[in-house]
Amino acid sequence: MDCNILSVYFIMGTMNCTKDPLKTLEEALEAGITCFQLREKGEGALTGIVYEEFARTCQKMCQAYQVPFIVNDDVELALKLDADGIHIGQEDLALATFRKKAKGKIVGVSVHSSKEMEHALLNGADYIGIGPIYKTQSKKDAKPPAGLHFLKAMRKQIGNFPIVGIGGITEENANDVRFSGADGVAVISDICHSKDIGQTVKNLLLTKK
Ligand code: 3NM
Repeated sequence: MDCNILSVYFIMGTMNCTKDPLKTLEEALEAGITCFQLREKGEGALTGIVYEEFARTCQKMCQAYQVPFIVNDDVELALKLDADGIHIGQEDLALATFRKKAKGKIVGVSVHSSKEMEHALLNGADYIGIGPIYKTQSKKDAKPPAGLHFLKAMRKQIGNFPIVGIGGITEENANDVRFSGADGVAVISDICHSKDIGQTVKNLLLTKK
C-alpha cells in the first residue's frame, strides 16, 4: 500500500457533521484529503437502505476525486459496494474474513498495544491506526490518550509499516504526530467542525514532513 494515502485521512459519519454531510465531504475532497472513511456509528446513525444509499453517494464522490473510499467495520457493505477497503477495530473479528474475501483491498486496523499490532500484522493488515494520540470527543469508548511516546515506540517496533495517527488531531498538532512517526493523520472533528473546511484541510496537508 502507498502510505501517501494516509497523509490526510478524513473520517466522517452523518452524526459528526455540523453542516450537511455531503457538503462537508465535497469540501474536504475539493481541498485535497487523501483518503476517506465512512464511519456511520453511534446515536442517530443511518441504517438500512438510507445508510446504503448515503454510502454509495460518498463512494461516487470519492471516485470522482480518485480518493480511496474505506468503510468502517461493515464488511458486508464494503463487499457489496466494492469499496476500496475496510477499517476495523479490535472488537471486530472481521480481519481474516475480509482479507480472504477481498483480495487487493486496503485493510486498516486500530491498535492500542504492541500485542494488538503484532496480531494485526500477522492477520494481513495493510496499515494500522494508532490512537487516541490526544483526548477525543468523537469516540465514546475511546481509551485514555496514548500520547506521542507510544506512537514513537510503535514506529520503532514496526519499521516502515504504514501508520496513521488518530484521536484529537488538529492543524496545530498534526506535525508533532508526523514527527513522532506517523505517515499521516486521521481526523474527524477538526474537519467536520471547521468553519472553513478547505483551509483546515490545506493546513493539515501543509504540515507534511
Ligand atoms: N478511533 P477526532 S479515536 C474513530 O483511538 C476513532 O482508535 C480512535 O476523532 C482510536 O479526530 C477516534 O474528532 C476518534 O478526535 C477520532
